[in-house]
Amino acid sequence: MKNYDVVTCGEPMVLFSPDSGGPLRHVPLFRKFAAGAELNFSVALARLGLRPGFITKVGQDEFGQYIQACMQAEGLDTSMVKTDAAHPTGVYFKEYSGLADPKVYYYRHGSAASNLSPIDIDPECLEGARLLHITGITPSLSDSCRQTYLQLLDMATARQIPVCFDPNIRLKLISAEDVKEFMKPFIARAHILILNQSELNYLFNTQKLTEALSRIFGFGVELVILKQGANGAVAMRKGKSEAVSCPPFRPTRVVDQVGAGDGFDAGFIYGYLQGWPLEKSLRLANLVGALATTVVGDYEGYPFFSDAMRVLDSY
Ligand code: KDG
Repeated sequence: MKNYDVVTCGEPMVLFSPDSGGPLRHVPLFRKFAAGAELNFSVALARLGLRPGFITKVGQDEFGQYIQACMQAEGLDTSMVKTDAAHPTGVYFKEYSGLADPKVYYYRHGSAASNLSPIDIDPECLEGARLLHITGITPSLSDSCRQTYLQLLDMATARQIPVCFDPNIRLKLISAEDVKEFMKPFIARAHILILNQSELNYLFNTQKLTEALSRIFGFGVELVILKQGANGAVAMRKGKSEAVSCPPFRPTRVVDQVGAGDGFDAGFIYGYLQGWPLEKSLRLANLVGALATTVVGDYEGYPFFSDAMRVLDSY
């Protein structure tokens, strides 16, 4: 039995972050990191002390080796990482211009992970699991990735394992016109929906969570969390009229936001699985997400459990 606390599935990528700002054509030096939304999420969860299971595929190449070494360095289990000799590991670049930073450039089309298919799922992967965490990025990569997710959802339903869904809308992967319909089957299978302000707008045509609640709960969602970045976060439970909100954690330095949302999800899920009150789970979510913004890589800033606990109640 695998006995993961949480199972997730997605594409890990090598991230190249420029050492200087401006258009990438002028950048001579890059630093290399591992990244990818579901990998970031897994790292954050592992640092808090849970055991995530990460289903993925990397190329049979140097970058695939690198991703696996990074996973091992973070204490992640790599037994569900498949290698693919025919397709490469995906890569992405950040670019800092001083405007809406950073811009991202993907080199992931036809990557090993975008060729994930239902046969890549270990049939045992959900045995003993307490939650399945999925994001809208993976099904947007290819039809076989979408089928992989649908299969995982069927497996979770059969085992009565709750599902957390973060739409993680990436307009470089899916058009604004298609996104609403595309995400519906995943929202409809989720117990927990975690989304940000712009996703609320794309999916429910409103800036206000209260105006979307009846539609969200109508899908069968039981708990919805709105990430509000510098304004903190709000949670609403089906059947309760009061929202629970939590102020943001303000780190002493901010480099970029990428990775914050994945850390938030992990912090919230940690508290949720511990049975914490919503406000405390949101506090941890805000803290983990905020600390991601203090570093250049996506996940290096996530706190370890003892550091998180030291500041959790005092911010
Ligand atoms: O949430 C962080 C991700 O956006 C980043 O790691 C790259 O996975 C990525 C994506 O698809 O944007």
